[in-house]
Amino acid sequence: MPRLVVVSNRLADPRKTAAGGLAVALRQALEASGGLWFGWSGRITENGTPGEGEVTRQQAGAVQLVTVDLSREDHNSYYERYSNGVLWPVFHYRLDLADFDANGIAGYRRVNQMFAHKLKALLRPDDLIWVHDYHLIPLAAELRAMGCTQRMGFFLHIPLPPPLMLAALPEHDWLVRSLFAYDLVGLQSETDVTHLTRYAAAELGAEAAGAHGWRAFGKTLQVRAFPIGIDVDEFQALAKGRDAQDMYEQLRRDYARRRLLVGVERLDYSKGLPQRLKTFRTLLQNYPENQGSATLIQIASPSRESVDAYAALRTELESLSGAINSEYGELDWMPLRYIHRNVARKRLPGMYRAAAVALVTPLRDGMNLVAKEYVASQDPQDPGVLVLSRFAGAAEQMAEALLVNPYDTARTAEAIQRALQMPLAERQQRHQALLARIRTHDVHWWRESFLNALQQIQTSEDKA
Ligand code: ADQ
Repeated sequence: MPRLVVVSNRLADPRKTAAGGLAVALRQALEASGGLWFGWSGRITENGTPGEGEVTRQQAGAVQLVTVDLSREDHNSYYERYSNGVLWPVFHYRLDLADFDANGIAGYRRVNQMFAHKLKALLRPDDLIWVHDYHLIPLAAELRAMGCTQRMGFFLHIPLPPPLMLAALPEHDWLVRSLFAYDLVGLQSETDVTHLTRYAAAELGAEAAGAHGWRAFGKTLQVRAFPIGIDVDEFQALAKGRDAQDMYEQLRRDYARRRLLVGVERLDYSKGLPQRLKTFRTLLQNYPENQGSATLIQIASPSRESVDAYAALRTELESLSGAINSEYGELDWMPLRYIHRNVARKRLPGMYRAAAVALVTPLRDGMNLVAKEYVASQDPQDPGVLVLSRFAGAAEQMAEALLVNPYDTARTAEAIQRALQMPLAERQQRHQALLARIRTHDVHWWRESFLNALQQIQTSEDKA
């Protein structure tokens, strides 16, 4: 296998359990190939020059970690104003929240150029390069402009919006054109593939070229869905650990006479948190037998706190949760425990397992791994029920969950009531089907199918 070079905005030490997600996913392939992981160090230099940053090299076992610092100006424009202030909302269908006047595009381009420049110096001719996420869309185009001919793949972790919505981006043409510098673009769902290919056909005049292939301005690109999964075995092993067990036992003790519901995410407007709290209130209103019993633990970890939309969301959630608790709370029962903090990854499976119902109800989500983690943590003899938004990428694969429209609070409350009352045999059946699917399509399957597809592509002379 050629050496794997992974590029992502942030890195994690693949040897640490706390790293989770992408680090766990890529560990094996990086280690087996003596790979290189490249990205931002997380450090900001206050008086640094834009477009310049110090490089740090570190060895983590067989894997080389190479990071670059960002100047304050680059961090502000590349990361905050363009990636998080424009791309994130537009790709999550929130044109209303995108700040198109913030002028971050020059910094976005500059940092991608700098990354390409620093990375090029480290590359070998037969490296396999795998770039991740919306911060780095034009990276391959910058590398190609510098003469790099290696195979390059890109995976987008967030959704890709319908063509007209994508076209609201002032730079849409340049941005999507730059995707054609990759050999393979992987997306989370078939819906996303349809959106990108319809855009490419309508706006760039791209034509279909064989299975998954699209050709425009002399370049061929493969576009395919690779729904990301979790490491089911690793997560189940975590569930057997002391921390998860303690968490489970404590919650079972504390809520012995109640029904526990759980929600876990970063505090983000894409996750549908206000709608979820309102739905929970509707559940208590419309199905009063849940009063004094149903308790929602909602974990929302701090995220991007400097952005206005996030601060407003935080205030809204605090006020909603206060209102629900004061309206329905009793001396010995509070319906809602809203916690604005992180939970240690080691304890999460215990919390999932103690919950009769998980509420995973984003307004839009690339995939949503919490849905899969919840299923992996359940006791197959007495599993809980997953209530899942049809707008999460995961819904394409998880039809046995109770699929809901999170904007429709009354019907979602009805689905939660159904989940709370679901007979054991039905819960077992649904769980078994879901578990089988997330096991087959786990994170190793995801990584291998993406890398195999990338390796099988004929290196295209037309890229450089
Ligand atoms: P995220 O938007 O971060 O990821 P998600 O897929 O749910 O969303 O992954 C979050 C991970 O962080 C999960 O492993 C979860 O357990 C953990 N996590 C979240 N909140 C936590 C909390 N409060 N405390 C502790 N752990 C927490 C992006 C896209 C998703 C896509 C992933 C992977 O937005 O749609 O599924 O990348 O591609």
